[in-house]
Amino acid sequence: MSKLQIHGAFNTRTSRVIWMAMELGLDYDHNPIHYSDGSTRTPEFLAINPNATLPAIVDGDLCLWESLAINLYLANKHGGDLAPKDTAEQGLALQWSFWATSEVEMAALDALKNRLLLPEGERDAAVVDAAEKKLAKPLAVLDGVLADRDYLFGDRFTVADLNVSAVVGWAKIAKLDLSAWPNLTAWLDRCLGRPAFLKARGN
Ligand SMILES: N[C@@H](CCC(=O)N[C@@H](CS)C(=O)NCC(=O)O)C(=O)O
Repeated sequence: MSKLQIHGAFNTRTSRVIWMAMELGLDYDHNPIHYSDGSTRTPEFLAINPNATLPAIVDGDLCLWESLAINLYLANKHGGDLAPKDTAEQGLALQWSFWATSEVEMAALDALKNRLLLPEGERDAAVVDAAEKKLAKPLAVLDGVLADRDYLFGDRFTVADLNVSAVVGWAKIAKLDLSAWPNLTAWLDRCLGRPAFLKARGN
């Protein structure tokens, strides 16, 4: 069987998938393309991901896109501590992953773009303020859940933590003030300090 292929440069949402592959100790081929130079609009790549977005994986006959879905698939396929261990945990892993994309990701991305990614002259502080206001509710929810546990399912790091911390981590990179949520910040440090993440990031 051919090796798992991961498409996408690390400085895209592909970082989440590479982090997962490192956690699982997978052997894979990395195609570090970026959307900014047209690489995602070639017929070859569109056959893998018709959305022309990164990341995407090819695993045998399966082409898969959507970063958090890819991570759920890889965790389920390869098992171990990161994978949901029963249907209740499956439900929770899906819940937290959908929650991260629907409640957190867009506001965190607005903050990230307007603090860091856009050229300085195009950044809008009002967008960052609005993003901060929008994030207050979901971040308080996450902080509350983490009040009595180290990880989302209790005492072990799982795909749910990986997926949610990869998204919430954008708020940290954007240097939003997270001090109102100490359980969340301690958990984020635990997740983003994992050897697999540091290895994926290259340090
Ligand atoms: N919801 C998708 C979003 C994928 C996405 O938008 N990726 C960005 C890179 S981080 C992209 O490829 N954008 C293409 C473009 O802007 O042309 C996922 O999580 O995989």
